[in-house]
Amino acid sequence: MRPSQGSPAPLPSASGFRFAIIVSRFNAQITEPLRAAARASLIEARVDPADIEELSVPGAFELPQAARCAAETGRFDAIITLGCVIRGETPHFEFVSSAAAQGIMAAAGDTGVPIAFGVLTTDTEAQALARAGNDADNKGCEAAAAAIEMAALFRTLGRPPAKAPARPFGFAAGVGEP
Ligand code: INI
Repeated sequence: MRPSQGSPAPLPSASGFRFAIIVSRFNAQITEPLRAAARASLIEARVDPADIEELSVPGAFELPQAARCAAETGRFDAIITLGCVIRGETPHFEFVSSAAAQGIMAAAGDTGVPIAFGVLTTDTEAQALARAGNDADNKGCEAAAAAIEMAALFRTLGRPPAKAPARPFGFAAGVGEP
């Protein structure tokens, strides 16, 4: 058993903040529970479900590109990236995992939008599953908590609120319009 990280601090209210959750489909048996936990943490922190946009990408390598694009829309106070890279499965573990970490950090620095790093990098699938379970050790909870804290911090420091999209997300623009 790995050491406990201690009791998680209660989540502050994040009502009024807008978040994107970007999830990699590679190792979906891990990333889907990460996504569900991140979403549940946001809702628990009183984020309106309408203020959460979920996006998916093929693999962890694509997370930085999508996060940068999402950040540049100005629609999000913070972004949560979720993925899973397992060493045993790929000889290019180092390339994928370091590209994800460095790319996400660069996207956050360049855009000024907080981007939480919820990418598991483990030796085995069992280690990944242990970090994607139905408890507070789920890395999706941790990433959501970091995103909330950073969004609140940036607001305190004067970052203006994210802009809501002109139309509800998912609206099929142009369909049925004159
Ligand atoms: N992507 C992952 O998210 N996790 C992995 O473990 C992984 N492995 O094993 O290769 C992985 N590869 C795909 C990569 O992220 C890109 O999607 C792909 O290279 C196309 O750009």
